[in-house]
Amino acid sequence: MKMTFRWYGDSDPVTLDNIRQIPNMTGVVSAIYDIPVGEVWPYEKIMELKNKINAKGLELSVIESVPVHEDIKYGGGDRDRYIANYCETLRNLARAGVDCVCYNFMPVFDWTRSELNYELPDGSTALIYDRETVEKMNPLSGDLSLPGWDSSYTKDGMKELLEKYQSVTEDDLWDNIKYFLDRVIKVAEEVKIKMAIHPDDPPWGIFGLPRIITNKENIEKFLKLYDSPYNGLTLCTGSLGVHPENDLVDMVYSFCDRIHFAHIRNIKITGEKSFEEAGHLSKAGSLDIVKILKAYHDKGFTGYIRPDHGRMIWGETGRPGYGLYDRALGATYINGIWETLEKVDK
Ligand code: DNO
Repeated sequence: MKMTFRWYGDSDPVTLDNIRQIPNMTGVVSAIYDIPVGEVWPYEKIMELKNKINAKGLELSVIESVPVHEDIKYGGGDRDRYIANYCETLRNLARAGVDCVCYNFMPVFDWTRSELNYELPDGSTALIYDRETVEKMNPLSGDLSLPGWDSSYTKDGMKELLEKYQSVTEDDLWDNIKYFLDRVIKVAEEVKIKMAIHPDDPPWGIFGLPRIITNKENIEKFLKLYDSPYNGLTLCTGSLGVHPENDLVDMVYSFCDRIHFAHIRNIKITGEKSFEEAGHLSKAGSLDIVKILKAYHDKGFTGYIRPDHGRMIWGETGRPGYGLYDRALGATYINGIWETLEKVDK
């Protein structure tokens, strides 16, 4: 496995100098954040990002994410133009040496939580998801700001977008994702970029919008829609793991050949469709991180891996889920388990 860490670019309070000092850190996961969703990423801008990272002795390992325009997801009239742009971005990324791209296919909202600074008994804070609170939230109220939401939408823009999804069913979403894969994976194969879809977080529909990358059966269906090693997965333990029926160990054994990017984090299920984000340690949450990593090790996983969200600890403030300290502890924990597996579990 190749250990990486997510970096949000120059505006991130966590610096590349911080990241390079984390033991065993070889790569950075990043993106270009100032290009509107759907437009082509110019080669020069990608190279600028890459050079900045290389100058600190790190690799630009994975792009997380090249976002998919909503027109593609709901099947709007402009989707062919946005798909062509997406392919052009992939070509530019490949020319810059990038070989793995993460993306998602969640309508309108990316990851969603009910609270960003929930205080845990030890005084640290974490992101949580409480079903009742989310069910009462109104995405049109205009005063919500959650980490995964594209804040560039005005209230009216959001209303218009949600209206476009009114009649979009799960089946439509399957058709639209197939339409996307049929055109994009062909190019990914040609330029040798491994595409890695991120599962839906949480893995159930929210605000009446369908979600499909939610469980083993659907992931199997997804992989068969375009059966190519370039049509792969970002297996995110924290996203899928909040549903008690999702068995992450089994998924790693079943899908490892198609997992290009592993997100490792723990969550604690606190009720039906409710959870808290936890420290990475197995004992801190509901997932057995050792068993999950053992499955990757047994399968000879050589892809990219990163610690995922952390709590805010030691008084740190910053981007929810993406502070330095708890994620660095997560990386160290993963490194420790992996070294043990390498040396003892032969
Ligand atoms: C949240 C992230 C997601 C992820 C996208 C991938 O912390 O895991 O926002 O980057 O869903 O496209």
